[in-house]
Amino acid sequence: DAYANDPSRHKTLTINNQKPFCAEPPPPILVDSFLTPNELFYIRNHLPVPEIDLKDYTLELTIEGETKKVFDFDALKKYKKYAITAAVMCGGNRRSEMAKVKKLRGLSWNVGAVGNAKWAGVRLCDILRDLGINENAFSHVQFEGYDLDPSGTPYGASIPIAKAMDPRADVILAYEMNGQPLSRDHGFPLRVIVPGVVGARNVKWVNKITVSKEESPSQWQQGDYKGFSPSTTWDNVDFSKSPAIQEMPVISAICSPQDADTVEVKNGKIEVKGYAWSGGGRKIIRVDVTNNQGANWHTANLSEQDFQAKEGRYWSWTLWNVELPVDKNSKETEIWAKAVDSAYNVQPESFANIYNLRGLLCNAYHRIKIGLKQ
Ligand code: MTE
Ligand code: MO
Repeated sequence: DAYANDPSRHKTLTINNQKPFCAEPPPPILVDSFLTPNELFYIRNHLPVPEIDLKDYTLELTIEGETKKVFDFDALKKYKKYAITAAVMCGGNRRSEMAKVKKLRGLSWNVGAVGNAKWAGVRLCDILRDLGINENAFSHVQFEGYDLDPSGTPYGASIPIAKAMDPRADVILAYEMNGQPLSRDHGFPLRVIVPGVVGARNVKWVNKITVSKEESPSQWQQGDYKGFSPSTTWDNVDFSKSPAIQEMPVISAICSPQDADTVEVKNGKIEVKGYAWSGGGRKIIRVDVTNNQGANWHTANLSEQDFQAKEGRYWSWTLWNVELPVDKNSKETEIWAKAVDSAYNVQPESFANIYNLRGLLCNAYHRIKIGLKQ
């Protein structure tokens, strides 16, 4: 059993898959804190968790056709320590709702395949600059993990070189998560954090970085984590025709109450809480909530945001809450939420027209139905 050495996990997590291990926290707990506690942060592994001894750890840096340099952990830690607060979200977050439109392939994530943490490590741009890379001679920076599939091929992904080398993009090789060394599940001892970009590019247990003219050849870059038309089927899909997902679109979710809950009405109102986030460093500027199919939209209070973030570098999620007035006589209500980002991108209304066969980019309005106790 290749998974026999996997670490133990917090029992509060809802398990979506055992081997490889994939799990998410219950939604109400997710919005209890701005920084997601490490042991409750969702886990998305594609392969067995590698067991890495710090003293054996190496990071190989290759500039295709030119140089190769090997760092041990101490050599990396000599670079200036840099911290950012950023959400990481799986491209399949909220897939279970899209799956109601039509059959699709992928793990059935609820709204919890996202977490927000303070990551600390070294800036990728500092390391690349030291190597004297000519940004114009290359196009991509590829990452490989220590985790291997049965054929010995590692997990891999890549990002555009402009992103990797831009100090304002804040791409880091993180060794700390919320002030603690990374746990084994989250990439010990080192992982890539590409803020504002789909989780899949945030390579854990990073072992190799290659500056290249080409994207990562990995299955997860080439044959997965791409979007398609609702009409694309497994019979006619051509993965080479869609670009790999990088920056994520605007999204929000209601986390408390949850769908099918019964809620006590107090003074004619109920409290609704959730998160919102957008990719590319775009700030959440508004969250709108309705419980009468859009006849009235209530503007949520944005309770927690990274108030120190600079323009274009809002990597954290935003937590929000709103007091919704409900009809005196109703025994149930349907609630919808949608977020707006700083580019005035708004979530699409429904899943029907953004459906894709892999169940990615599931950012339609979040809709829940709850019972009311008056
Ligand atoms: N990196 C490696 N080496 N192996 C993986 O399976 N999964 C990716 C990414 N990095 C993965 C990886 C995916 S799809 C996601 S969503 C995030 O890690 C999940 O990060 P987390 O488990 O720390 O929440
Ligand atoms: Mo993911």
